[in-house]
Amino acid sequence: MKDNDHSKIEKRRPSSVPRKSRATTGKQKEYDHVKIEKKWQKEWSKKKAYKADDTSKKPKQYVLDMFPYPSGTGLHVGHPKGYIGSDVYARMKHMQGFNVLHPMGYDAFGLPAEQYAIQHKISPAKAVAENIKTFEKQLSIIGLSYDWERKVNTTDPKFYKWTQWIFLKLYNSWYNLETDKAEPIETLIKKFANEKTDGKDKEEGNWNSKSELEKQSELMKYRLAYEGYAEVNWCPELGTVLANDEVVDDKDGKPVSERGGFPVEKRSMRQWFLRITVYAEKLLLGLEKIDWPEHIKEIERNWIGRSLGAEIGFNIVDSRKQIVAGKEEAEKIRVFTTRPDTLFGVTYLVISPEHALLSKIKDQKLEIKIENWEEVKKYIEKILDAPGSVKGFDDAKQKTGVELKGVKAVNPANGEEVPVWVADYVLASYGTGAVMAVPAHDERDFEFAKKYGLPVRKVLTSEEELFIGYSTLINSGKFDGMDSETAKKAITEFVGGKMVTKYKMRDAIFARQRYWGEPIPLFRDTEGVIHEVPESTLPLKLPKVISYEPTGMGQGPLAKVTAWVKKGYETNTMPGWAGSSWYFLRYMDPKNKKVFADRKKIDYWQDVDMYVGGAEHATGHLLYARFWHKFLFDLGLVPTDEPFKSLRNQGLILGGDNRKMSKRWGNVVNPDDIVMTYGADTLRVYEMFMGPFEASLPWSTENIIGSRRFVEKVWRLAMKVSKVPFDSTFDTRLETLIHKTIQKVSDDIEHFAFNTAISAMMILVNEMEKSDATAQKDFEMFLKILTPFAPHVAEEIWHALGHKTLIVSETWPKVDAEKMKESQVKIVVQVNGKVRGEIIVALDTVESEIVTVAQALPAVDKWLLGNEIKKVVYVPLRLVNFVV
Ligand code: ANZ
Repeated sequence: MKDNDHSKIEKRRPSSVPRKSRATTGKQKEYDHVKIEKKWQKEWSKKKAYKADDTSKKPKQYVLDMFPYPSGTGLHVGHPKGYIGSDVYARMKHMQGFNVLHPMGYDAFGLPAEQYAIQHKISPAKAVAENIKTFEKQLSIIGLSYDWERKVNTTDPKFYKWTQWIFLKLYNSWYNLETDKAEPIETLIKKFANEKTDGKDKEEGNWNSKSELEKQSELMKYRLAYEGYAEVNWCPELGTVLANDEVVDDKDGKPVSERGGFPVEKRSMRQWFLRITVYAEKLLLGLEKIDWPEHIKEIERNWIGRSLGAEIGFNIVDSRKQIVAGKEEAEKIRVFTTRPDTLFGVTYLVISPEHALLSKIKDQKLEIKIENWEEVKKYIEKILDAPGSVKGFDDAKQKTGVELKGVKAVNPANGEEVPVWVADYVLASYGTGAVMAVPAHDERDFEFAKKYGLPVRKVLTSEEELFIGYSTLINSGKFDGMDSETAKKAITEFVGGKMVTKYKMRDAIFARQRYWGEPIPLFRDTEGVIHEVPESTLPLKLPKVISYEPTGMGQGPLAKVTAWVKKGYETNTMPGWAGSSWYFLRYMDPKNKKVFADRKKIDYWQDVDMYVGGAEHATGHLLYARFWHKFLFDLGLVPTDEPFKSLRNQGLILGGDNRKMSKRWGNVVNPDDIVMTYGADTLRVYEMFMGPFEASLPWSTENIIGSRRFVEKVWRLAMKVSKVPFDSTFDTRLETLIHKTIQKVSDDIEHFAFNTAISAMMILVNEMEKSDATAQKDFEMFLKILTPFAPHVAEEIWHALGHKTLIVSETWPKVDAEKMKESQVKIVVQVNGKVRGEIIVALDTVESEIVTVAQALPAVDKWLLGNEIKKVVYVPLRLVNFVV
């Protein structure tokens, strides 16, 4: 299709869009959305209708959107979907009497702004400022109820001062396993300093006699922000490090950069890390008490990857060289297994290519001889040099390995000697980096054993050759007949192993070799000792540079700034997720110069009640923000240990062609055009009416007309209603429907079921349209529940009906349970089975009276006249049939 939706909008005007001549009959006022929307946006802003109050006596409600990255291309119609959803929710809460905090801001550090700046040869700061302007203009015309005075921008030094401050807190903290929380590093230093008094640490020398550098490297093992080395994907051509998902395989299976297709290699690089792993258990447990979509929780659980298993030691034959407690002991290979019940089925061991045993052998620290050392060495080198090779558990990959000839390990369960292999399917960084292979009951071991002709021994009852489930033990000595679950513990105890918990999650790299990020507030003196930038001098501002490109040497542009390097400042900057890990706290007190947020204000706002954003942030932002929050909680700086009580994810709005909306596909629809042609209220109603909030659905400019018609119908109805005396009595059936609709809309908004709330209102509007007696006071109740969705038109009508206050701050209508009960019913009247009319009667009307009234209907009477009624069939509260 040549013509995309975008061009359609510009060329066409929907039939239901009013022109000057349309939609006005007689004295009826025209629905001019442009004028109305501008007028009320201005008025709300002037009256500070959405200002949140930090000292209110009302209950608080903090409704937050994941703040956007202000890219150069601006918003498309998909972006506001989440914002509109949270806005509807926030507006209802506001009308229900809550003191609502509903802020907006910008997450603006990171690669896109940097790329944009490089391309357009302007500073990222300038690019960001321009982009923010565009965004703000686009957001403002949608009529979102933000308290704009609380705006934050992560790249503003006044903001990142506090990001740096929190970083220093992390740097200056350690995780005390005894108290099970983070504590200032001083408590650890004190501990170390005291240890010398009881002489424990004699061999290593006491703490106080250590040099600054020695102390530094010791403390670095505990700090929650620490310096270390990590294998990274290095792309020489781009001069930069790439994330795993930025690396793809070329046609020969060689790793290349996704952008440009340049070769990628592995390189060990100095990095800063955050020790998120110490919070693994708390991050898991916390999920149990928050109201988040189950699938997001599950993604986090899998990412954390908790695994309960056993650590079991296998002695290496003829390897006595270790002295433990004065006795010579064999070198051990410790394995981590989740299935100690299969220990009798081990036919070989596997260690990872990076396993410490290999370097010990290489450095001749052990008496072990490997007969084929050259072959092994070559294999290890090949594996370790292959970039992206050990990315993770990649079960689909061909497994390779080499036997360490001459090396045997002893199975502690039965004394059997088994061969030891080094293979690429065992990860160095998980468990102990060594595996006991049980090919009969593990898929990977099975595949490997088949490939290299290793024995397979069954130890669990089953028909299959490969059985990975649980069952009864066989070939397991005295444990035969025991069930797997019991055997796990029994066998672990029998061989002196210990039950342990492992996590797949790794510490988070907290550094980029790029320019556009928060400077890390540390510097190194000429001796190599790291110092903090004093708190009182924060923020440490990003220096000006001439070019924003990386150096090409694996260092960021800051490494080229002589004055910066001279002062010993860190040349890495923080990653894109630093500011977003705590920004929600800053909204509570965005202008504070003394603290990241005043404690009294934090105590009032507590945490985010409702957080709305994309599901793609499950393992990134959401996990990091929870981690920082738990850390701040440990330090006593925030009152809650979870930042986001409830979370809702909006689905995407796809292009009309069912593809992701993107410039690349030419299917982008700009919200500005939609607002101009149809109005913000129509856009809001349409996006909420499209389907379930969390579903991804295609945009349709055809369908938006339906939403526009609904808004117009309300407009016309208002004109009609205003002619009915304010307190007139009317159709009680309609009254019942109004109360039922209020109930439904309230419940639906509460549960983010916006589409069904709108259809309920559509039904009500149709009924009101049919009736000639909708009283103004009842219509106004409807108008109030429409307000969260279509605030501008509601406000205009509200004022046209004579009100002086703002409807957006009116009280949410209360449902009258009595009125919700049906008090009248409609009864169909038939003659000989043919419908001839209907009557409406009170619920408690007796049968004889109903028959009398039915019979008297002129349309019925006509058919009865001159005939003898043979029978009257009455179906209670539904039907009367006269048989003649
Ligand atoms: C023997 C065994 C027998 C295993 C059996 C499984 C089934 P999860 O559940 O993901 O934690 N393993 C341990 N460390 C490994 C490493 N560094 N690289 C690759 N694989 C590793 O997986 C734990 C299981 O994965 C462990 O239990 C071990 O294989 C393997 F019938 O031990 B098992």
